[in-house]
Amino acid sequence: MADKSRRANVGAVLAVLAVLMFFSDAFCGPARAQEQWLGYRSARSAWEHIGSTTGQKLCTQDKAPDGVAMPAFNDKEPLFALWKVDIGKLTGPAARDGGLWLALDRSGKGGLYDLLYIDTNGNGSLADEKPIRDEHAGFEWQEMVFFANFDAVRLALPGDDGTITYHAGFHYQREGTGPHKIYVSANCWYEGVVTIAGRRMLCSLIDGNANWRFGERSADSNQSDGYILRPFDPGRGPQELIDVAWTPVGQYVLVDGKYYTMDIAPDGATVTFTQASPAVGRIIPGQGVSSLKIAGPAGTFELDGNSGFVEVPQGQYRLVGYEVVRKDANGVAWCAHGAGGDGDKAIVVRAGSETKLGFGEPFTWLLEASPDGPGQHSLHLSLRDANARGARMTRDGDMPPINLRITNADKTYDCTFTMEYG
Ligand SMILES: [Ca+2]
Ligand SMILES: [Ca+2]
Repeated sequence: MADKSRRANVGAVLAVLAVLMFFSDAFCGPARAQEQWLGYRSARSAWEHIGSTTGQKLCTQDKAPDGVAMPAFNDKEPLFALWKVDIGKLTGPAARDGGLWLALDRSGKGGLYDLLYIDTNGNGSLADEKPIRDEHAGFEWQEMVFFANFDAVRLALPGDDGTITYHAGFHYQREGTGPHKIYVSANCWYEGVVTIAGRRMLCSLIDGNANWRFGERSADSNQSDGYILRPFDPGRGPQELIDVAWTPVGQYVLVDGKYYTMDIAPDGATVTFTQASPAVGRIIPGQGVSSLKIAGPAGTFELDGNSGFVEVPQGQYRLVGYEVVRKDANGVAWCAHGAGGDGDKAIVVRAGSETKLGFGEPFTWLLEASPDGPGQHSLHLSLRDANARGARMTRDGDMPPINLRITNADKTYDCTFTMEYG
């Protein structure tokens, strides 16, 4: 009897829960966007996983900073630098200066900087730190540049919700007797499988400017943080990726034709995607344009141009690139690629308006000849799109050979040349 009544109670509870869930669904509408957790990752060659980052260039000084306790250096001329960090709790002189002090020392007399002290715990002291030996050092550019690399140094600072771990790589460099340069970049990132509108994606967050804070947007792409969002393929590990490149964080991301805001926790541990309805304008890319990639404060978007137009959030953009793809009679794909350049005018998109760009077809080859010594001419062949913007063409993924036939009216001269690239 006892068992039966317990079962009945469980049944009643389940029924109540079901009713509550029904009501909560009915009142709340579609599922709300939720924080999704990512895992911390680090690697000595992080660039193989996330692409290269600018990081921070540190200012060096030969005077020890006030109040920072120092170890006993081998060398009489240690170097000092401050690495500005933006999250994590700092104490002592580290809190005063808003970052972690580091020092470079030499293990041998008159030798080269090969030892690094870094305030790994943010207490404003280097006296409690062990020296880190360089992993790779040497000369490059005809012995003119000396460099030393200190890779994947582990640091930990107290944060609001526990310890924040960070791996960083340090690069020291000096050209001849020029200034000492120290660069620091993130050897860590956050990564995980997220679900956006039912679709599983692999999401990586990158601290581009190496200040410990993730998700920062900046008009200066060197100061921007980044992300990589790609379809999740369980059979393919992140290590098998090639040509990895991250995208600067913008206001929106585009997934399956829909715009989402991407809210990144400052420590990089969580991300929230929320479907958004930004005010959009229409871009008419140009004749035959099958894909268009543009970037701006609103985000970086790769758009399918096959319908002749694309719709993007209002704002200013720059062209990253576009493609026109066609197949010949044998089914071989020919592709014309156009790319953006520094001198480009901004693409301005206004809500509810159309912006015509005039990229794409028709493509024309322009042949330019210039005298190149007695009886000689130098020939230059280039491809132009409808806007007279430079483009390049591939056939089945490779640059096709280009032949040039030059003949005169009576055919006493008739020669075919093979043009070379480069
Ligand atoms: Ca310390
Ligand atoms: Ca950052």
